[in-house]
Amino acid sequence: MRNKGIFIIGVMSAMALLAGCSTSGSKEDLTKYVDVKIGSGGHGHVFVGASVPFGAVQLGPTSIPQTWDWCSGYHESDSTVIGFSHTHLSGTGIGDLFDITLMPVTGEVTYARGVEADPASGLWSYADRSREVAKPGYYSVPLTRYGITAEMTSTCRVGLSRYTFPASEEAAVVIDLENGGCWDSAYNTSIEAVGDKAVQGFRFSSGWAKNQKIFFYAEFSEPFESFEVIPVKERTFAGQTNPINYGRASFKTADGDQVMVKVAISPVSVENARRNLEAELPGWDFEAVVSDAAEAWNAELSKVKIQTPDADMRTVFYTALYHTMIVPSTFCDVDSESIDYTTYSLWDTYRAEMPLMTVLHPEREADMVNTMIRICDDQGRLPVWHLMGNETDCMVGNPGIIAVADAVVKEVPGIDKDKAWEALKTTAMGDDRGQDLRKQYGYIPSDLFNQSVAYDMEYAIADGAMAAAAEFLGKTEDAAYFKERSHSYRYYMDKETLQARGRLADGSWRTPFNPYNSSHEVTDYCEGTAWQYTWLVPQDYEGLLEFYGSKEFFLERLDSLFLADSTLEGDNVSSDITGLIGQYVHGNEPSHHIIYFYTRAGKPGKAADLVRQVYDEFYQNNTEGLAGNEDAGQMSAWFVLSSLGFYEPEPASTRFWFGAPAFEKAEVKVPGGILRIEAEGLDSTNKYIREVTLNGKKLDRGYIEYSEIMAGGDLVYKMGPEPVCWY
Ligand SMILES: [Ca+2]
Ligand SMILES: [Ca+2]
Repeated sequence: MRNKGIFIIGVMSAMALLAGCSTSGSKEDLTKYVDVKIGSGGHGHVFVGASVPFGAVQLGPTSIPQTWDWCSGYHESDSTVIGFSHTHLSGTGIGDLFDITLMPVTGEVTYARGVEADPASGLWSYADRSREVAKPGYYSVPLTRYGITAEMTSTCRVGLSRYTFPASEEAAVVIDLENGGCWDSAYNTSIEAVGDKAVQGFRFSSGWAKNQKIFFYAEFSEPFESFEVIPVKERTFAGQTNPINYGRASFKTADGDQVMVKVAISPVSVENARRNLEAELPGWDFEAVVSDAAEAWNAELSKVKIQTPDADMRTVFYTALYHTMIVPSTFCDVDSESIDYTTYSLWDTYRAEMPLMTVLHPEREADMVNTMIRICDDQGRLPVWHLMGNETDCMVGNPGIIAVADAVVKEVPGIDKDKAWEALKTTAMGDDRGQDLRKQYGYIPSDLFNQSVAYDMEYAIADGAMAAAAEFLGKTEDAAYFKERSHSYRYYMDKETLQARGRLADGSWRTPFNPYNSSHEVTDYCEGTAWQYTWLVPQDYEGLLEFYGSKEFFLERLDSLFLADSTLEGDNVSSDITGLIGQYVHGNEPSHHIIYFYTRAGKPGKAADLVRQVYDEFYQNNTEGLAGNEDAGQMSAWFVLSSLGFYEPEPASTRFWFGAPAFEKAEVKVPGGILRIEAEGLDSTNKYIREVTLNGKKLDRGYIEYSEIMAGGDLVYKMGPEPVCWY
């Protein structure tokens, strides 16, 4: 457990370990502050293995159990390894991928995933976790069954592995094209040798991504003695029956002999995979690739340099920053016409991960948004949860709208505003996923549609984002139309229970009603209860004030959310509801903006207390340090932004509201230079902001503008012991 409190400034403070606050030219290794295993226990579901920022390859171990807590292929509690796969999800609540899985072995093996109770049932081995090394861009672990040490590193599109074998006449590298992630199954595979040092092929699978295609080209450092294709079964898909294969490249090894293999992947073709390999990794210098990967991480991590005496907090911060850069992942070849990304967990990431991109990676944000617009060209609407060329339609609402509109109002360079607006409007005017009912009734009737309140309220947030984008683009009529539509949530706001409550087509309320009830995927809500959904209105603060009748009563009810009993009732309570303070649920996304309502309502001290409570309880320096799924960067992005002292709670807004700066100093690299943040006097007593200055001038508001952040300069929080409102 992390020491309570971020302000324990003991004897260490004199020698306060600076993680930067750089002087020019300092080349500090920030990767040493990243513990990639934070969130690999509990329900964090983070990826553990080697990758580069936003890379196409996430190369790491995959275990036998592939139930919910193994969505990333890895769980702290389990050391079985079926092989090292070249793609993994990070932090998601559903599993897929684990494509192109390599396993170094000795002797004859059974070509199957196998079960832990019977080692002969598969080729899996235990990993010796006591000797595991896991850091940004590098992973290594000994496999106890074979006496082989597996090491791996990566470029963007090529995974490089190095296996150290014992003496064996029957050493081999098995390429497993059968096993994929969790509920995925391969429906067509191909593998063939090219000469005596290379193999190529593909793996097509159906799972969360209904039709996922991945091609590969692999080269070994040594010629293999023989190469064998092992068909294990056939699968029928779309009327065609195809083979499911393993490949085995065999070697004779003396003790300590090393075999390296590089595997390039492509979403397009074997030929493109080969070109990716030639372009990114022509040589065999393993150490150089490890050091390049670390350097790539350092380049991104050094965009934020913090100064804090709290070593745990520093590790939590840089690990969070690292976790915001696993996905969205690259989804194009080196010579592709456009830079495309995938793994868009947008219901999660529109809230903080995508806004963080607009601050730290505006150039990537443009490519990410342009990819989303291309997806809209392709499927007729912006992505909801896009995975490897497939729309999974996972989760509720139209979250792609919010991310695109956010980039529009912030004028992120490199985005065609007309094209963006066209995609936004087409998506917002769609009839799919309950939008037809919403048009007909003004809200989604709860007797006609599952998770009605959740769908509608998320659509209303997207409408708020539409109104903001329309207004920014001077489209007055559209702005008025979407603003009106963004009020649809008001149909659910029940004066009697003071909660967002399901409403039927005839206008009557959902009865019986229990705001503590959760039944996963079968109530009016999605992964939550009425308590959280009542506050899922980041787009209409004024409307909430109107509903409660006064700011005092609004605040009283907001307090009640954090004071309510944390009980959850129901037969099948959603496991996503974790990290509770009262009925505030930090472990899941619908709550993420709520604390910042206090700042909005002139109570920044309350926001500060709660934000600090969240830091202490739900971001800890241990494997179970995250409260719920990491969710493709969202949980981490909340921390990264909040710890700098501000957060963007409103959809498609340029306002970042103040909360609780976690560090004495921070420097953020922005296009305009450096934003130097100082929390003057911050300690365990002086934990409240009493005044904010920007470039020496007092700010008489509770937020900083996006343009002010991006211009760089000096942002000073003057801290004090009393909660006050300075605006
Ligand atoms: Ca798949
Ligand atoms: Ca979640």
